[in-house]
Amino acid sequence: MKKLTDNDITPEAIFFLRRRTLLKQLGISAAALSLPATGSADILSWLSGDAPAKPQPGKPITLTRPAQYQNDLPLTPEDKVTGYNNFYEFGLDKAAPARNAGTLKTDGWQLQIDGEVAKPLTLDMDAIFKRFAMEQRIYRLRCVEAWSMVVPWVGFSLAKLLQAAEPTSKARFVAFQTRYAPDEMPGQKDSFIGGGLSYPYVEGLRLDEAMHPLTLLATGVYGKTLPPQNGAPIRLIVPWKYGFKGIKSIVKITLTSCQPPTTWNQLAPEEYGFYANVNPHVDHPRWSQASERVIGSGGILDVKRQPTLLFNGYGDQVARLYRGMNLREYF
Ligand SMILES: Nc1nc2c(c(=O)[nH]1)N[C@H]1C(S)=C(S)[C@@H](COP(=O)(O)O)O[C@H]1N2
Ligand SMILES: [Mo]
Repeated sequence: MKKLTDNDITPEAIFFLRRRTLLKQLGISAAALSLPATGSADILSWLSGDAPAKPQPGKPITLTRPAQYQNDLPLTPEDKVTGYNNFYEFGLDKAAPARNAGTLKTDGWQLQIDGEVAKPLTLDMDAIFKRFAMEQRIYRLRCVEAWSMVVPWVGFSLAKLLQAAEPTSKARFVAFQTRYAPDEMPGQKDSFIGGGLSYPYVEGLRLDEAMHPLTLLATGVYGKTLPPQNGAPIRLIVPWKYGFKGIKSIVKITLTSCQPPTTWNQLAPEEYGFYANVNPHVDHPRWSQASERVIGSGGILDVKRQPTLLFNGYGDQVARLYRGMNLREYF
């Protein structure tokens, strides 16, 4: 029998695609799958038998500012941050992105900022590194699948980029789009690989959330440029929201007057809201969000759990954005 490793945990979307077949193969009832994310998903992934990842490293980044938002949280080991990923364009298992994302072409990358702005911009990565001071930010990352990490990102506040484009008075939301290149991203071509999501992956924030100083455009991790599996060359990080809001490999940012569609919400609106604020009191319909599995250095038996914090522990900084809102309704 194959030994279980940490990389064997399967993602969420496997339920939507493989549920029926695997249930048959397993000869078990649907009720048996109504376990927290790490029980059932582990078993399914184990059956799928994927090889462990070979993480692809980045290049060193010079920090042009002193480190900010540092804290004393123990960092998740680098090989886990770059080897245990969700990037469905490259497959569903946690090791697939590190193994497969090398086909993503990041040379000559252009990031476009358009929509409700006075000054639309198109920037290449050189321009981004020249224009914006890079700083390290150590943030908690809480995936909606109930696992978590602590990651030292490198990047800059999204607010600085948006200010440069000068949002008009009509701008109320910000829409983000991942690169669409089916020849580089097999999951965009084949819905079995891509988890049945519609591509390109899109995400969105309210303008005030996007302008919040904690909201980061990350260009690096662990002091180096982002490896492809982490969303090279530039991706979003919103530390008080579930990880799926942190859209990877962004090519376009559009300011809009209406709330934009978002990928996971389109797949299952009753399970993944637009806001997706980390909230231990609002469970996912199929599992509890009260606690989370901490990704550590060990394998599957390294099962430290900890309570999940409201707004992932950033409530003192972000709760004001949601004053007067019913967080069960706007989940
Ligand atoms: N384009 C794209 N962005 C994505 C995803 C994805 O599948 N495609 N997965 C999301 C999810 S569910 C999580 S938890 C984080 C994981 O980021 P990491 O692999 O760098 O830890 O990326 C998010 N961004
Ligand atoms: Mo996630």
